[in-house]
Amino acid sequence: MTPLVVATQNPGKLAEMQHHLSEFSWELQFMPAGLEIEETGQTFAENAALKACQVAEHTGQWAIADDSGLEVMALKGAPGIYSARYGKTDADRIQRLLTALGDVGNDLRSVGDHRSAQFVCAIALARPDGRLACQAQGVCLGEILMTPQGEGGFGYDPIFYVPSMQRTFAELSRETKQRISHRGEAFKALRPQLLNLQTELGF
Ligand code: ITT
Repeated sequence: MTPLVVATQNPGKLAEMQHHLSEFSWELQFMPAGLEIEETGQTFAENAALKACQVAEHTGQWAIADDSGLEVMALKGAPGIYSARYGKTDADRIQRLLTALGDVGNDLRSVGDHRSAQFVCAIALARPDGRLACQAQGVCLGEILMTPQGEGGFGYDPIFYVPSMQRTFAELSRETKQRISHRGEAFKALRPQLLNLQTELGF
């Protein structure tokens, strides 16, 4: 089996990526401890590629990375690519976002478009020499609640409400979130390229 280093320090993300990669014959490996990659890109796709390529170059193995975040329309797309740097802990980040939004949409029975948001996820896979092999992106549309709801998931999940499910990401089962999320959509888009790579590598 060909080793594949999963280039993330975020345990919530790591668990979801492991699930999405479970059908493939890669031998998943964790990223070396202490390896810090500066996210200097201007887009999710640039940052995902940067993380995958640098980890591949550093380890000499295939590497896969995810760059993701939450874009809130009333905040002109913030926190966006800065979602992880928006606060020190998940609770801090959620509180800062709720404070920034204030009572936008509070005067309406349904929060509707005023608090509309989308999660975005870019995935990139790099070859052992550090060259980008393939990439894909996925989005999931939702709304930001006034207060957190639900215990599951990670990050901004308790305030991200999906109207079609009538639940927040934190209230969905793990399987459902994985199916409909931005990360699920990105892996769906990447799947044909991963299958081609398996053929190229002969497994
Ligand atoms: P790595 O760079 O090590 O992968 P990170 O947490 O720093 O981990 P990002 O730079 O991609 O990752 O930042 C993603 C941010 O968006 C982070 O604050 C996450 O909690 C949040 N996020 C991403 N996907 C999410 C999801 O499915 N549910 C909730 N929050 C999510």
